Amino acid sequence: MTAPTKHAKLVAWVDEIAKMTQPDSIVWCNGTKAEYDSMIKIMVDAGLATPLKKRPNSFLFRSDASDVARVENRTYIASKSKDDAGPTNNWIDPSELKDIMKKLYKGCMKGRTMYVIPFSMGPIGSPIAKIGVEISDSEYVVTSMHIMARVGSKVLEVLGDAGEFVPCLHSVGKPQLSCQDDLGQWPCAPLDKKYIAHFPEEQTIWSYGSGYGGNALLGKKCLALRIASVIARKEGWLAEHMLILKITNPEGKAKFVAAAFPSACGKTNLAMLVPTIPGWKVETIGDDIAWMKPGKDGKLYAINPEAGFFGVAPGTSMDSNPNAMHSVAKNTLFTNVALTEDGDVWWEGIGYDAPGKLIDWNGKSWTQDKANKAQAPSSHANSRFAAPATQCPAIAAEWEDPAGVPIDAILFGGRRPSTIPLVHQAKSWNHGVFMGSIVGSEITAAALDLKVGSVRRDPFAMLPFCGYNMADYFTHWIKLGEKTPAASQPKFFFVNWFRKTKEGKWLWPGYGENSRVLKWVFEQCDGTGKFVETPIGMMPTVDGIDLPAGVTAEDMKELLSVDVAGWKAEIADVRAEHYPKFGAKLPKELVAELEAIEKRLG
Ligand code: O2Y
Ligand code: MN
Repeated sequence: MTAPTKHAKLVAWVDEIAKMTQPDSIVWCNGTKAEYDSMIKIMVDAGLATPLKKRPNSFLFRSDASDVARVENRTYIASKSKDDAGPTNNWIDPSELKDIMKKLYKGCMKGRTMYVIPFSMGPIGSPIAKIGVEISDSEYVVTSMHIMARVGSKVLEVLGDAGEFVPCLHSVGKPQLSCQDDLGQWPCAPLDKKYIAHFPEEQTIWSYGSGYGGNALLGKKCLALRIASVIARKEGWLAEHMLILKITNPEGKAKFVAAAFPSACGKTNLAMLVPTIPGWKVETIGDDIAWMKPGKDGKLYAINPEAGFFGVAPGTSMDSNPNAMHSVAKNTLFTNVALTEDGDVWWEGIGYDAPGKLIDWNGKSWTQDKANKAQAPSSHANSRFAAPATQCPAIAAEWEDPAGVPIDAILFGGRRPSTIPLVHQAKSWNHGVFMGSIVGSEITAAALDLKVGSVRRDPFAMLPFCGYNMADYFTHWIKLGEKTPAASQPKFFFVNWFRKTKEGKWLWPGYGENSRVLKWVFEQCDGTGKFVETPIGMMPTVDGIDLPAGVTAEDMKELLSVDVAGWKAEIADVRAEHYPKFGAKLPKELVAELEAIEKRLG
C-alpha cells in the first residue's frame, strides 16, 4: 500500500520499521467504520473475538494469562542519564535497550500485517492536542485505538508534510511463521520478553510482547502521560493522571474539577457520578487523563486527550456507575470478562447473579457457587471495557472543546481508613502540591515491600506514569504555581471516601453521596462554603456538608475532625519513609509545608 502522506519523515520511519520487522503487508489506517469492521471480521474469523448477541456491535476478547495488565516491572524510562528517570522509574541505558529490542523486533511481524495508525490525543487540530503514529501488528490495537483516540486520515491532514508526531512502535512479539492464524489464542510474547520502553529525549515509544491495554494502546499511558509529562515540563504545562468533571448548581452555575486518585479508588465512578442532592448536576469530561495548560488569563485549561473509556469491569453496576453501564450497551470491546449462554457479558459485582452457565475469562465453563467463598472469579480483576466517550449519558457539552475547560478545583485522594478526614482544603498552591506529593492508599494485603496498614504512596497518582525524575516533577508543579496569579489558581482539596470506624464499618457511603463533598468544594471555589481553619487546612463546619441517610452527626464529627496523633504519625512517615526517596532534588518548599503543618499541630 502506498503511503497516503507526503510527510517524508513519517514515510521514512515506516519504511525503516518495515525493514526491521518484515511484515507481510502494510496498511495505513484511515479511521473509517469500514476499516473497524474489517479488523473485527479478521479477529472473529480467527477465533479471537466473540460477537455479543445482546450488545450491538460489541465483542469479547480473552487475553493470554501472562498478558492481563500493565507490566510495571517491564516498563522503562530510557533517558540518557539515570538521574533524569529518577528514583521511582525503571531506568536502562537507551542504546543498551535499543540493542535488546532491535533483536526482538527483527522479523517479529513475519506473517502479519503492519498497521500504521495516525492518531490525535485531544480534539484533532486543537492547540493542546498532540499527534502520534502507532505502528502495530495487532488488529485488537487498531480497533481499540479507534475507540480510545481520534484515528485516521484527518490526523494525517493536520500533520501535513512536516508536522511533529510521536513515533510509537508496537508488536505483539509473535510472528506467524507458518502463515497460519493465531489458533484462537491472544498473541503475545512471554513476560520476560515484554518491554514497554520510553525514550524521553527522542520522544519515542517502543513496546514489545504485550497486546494488553496500557502496554499496547500507546496513546494512553505511554504518550498521554509518560512522554507528555516530559513535553509538558519543557513547555510549561501539566500532563496529569486526573479525571475531569463539571459540576453545576441548581442556579446553573458551573465549576470544573480535576482529580487524581491511586488505582482502586473509584475514579471512573466519580467522573460519572449521579448526584444524590436535588438540583445538582455532575457531567463527565474525562475519566483518566487531563492535560492542563495556562491560558492567557492565567487559569489552567484542561482537555481530556482521550476519546473513550478503558474502565475496569468488576464492580461496575447500575448501582455503582449507571452512566458507565449505559456507555457499554453497544459499540464496546470487552476483554477478560465472562460470556453468558445468551451472548452477553457478566462480571463480579455487576449487580445480579450469574445467569446460568458462563464461559470464564480463561475460556472454561463456570457456574456461580455463592456458597464457595474460594471460587475463582469468572472475570479477571483487571478485565476491561473500551467504550466511546460519546456513549456516556453524562458526557458534558464541553468535553471536546479544543480550548479546554477552566479548572476551579484540583482534588487528591486515596484509600485511607484512618487519619485523613473526609475533605480538607489546602491553604495555598504549595500546600496543594504537598498534598499531591503524599497521596497514597493503605495496603490491605501484605506486599513484598510493605506491611498491612502502611501507606503505599503514589504521588499525584503518577508513580507509574511520570516520564522523568519525580522530584523534578514536584519542582515543575511548584514553579508553575509561582507563575500563576493567585486569583487564577485552582483550589486544592484532599478527599477520603474510605474512612472506617475502629470496628471496621464504613463511615461514609461514597458513590452518589460524594456529590455532597463536591458541593462543598464548589461552594469553597465560589466563596460561599462554610469552613473552619485547622492545622491541616480548611475543613467544612459540621453543618457545612448535608448528612446523607445513614450517617449520624457523630459519624460526621469523626469524618471532619483532625486526628492530631494520626497526623503526627503521618508527618513522621512522610519525613522518614517517603521524602528521603527523592534525595537532594526534593524541593525545599515541600519540606517547608511539612514543617508548617507539624508546627500547627503543636
Ligand atoms: O492494565 C491496563 O493496561 C490498564 S491500566 C488503566 C486503564 C485505564 C485507566 N487507568 C489505568 C491505570 O492503570 O491507571
Ligand atoms: Mn489510570
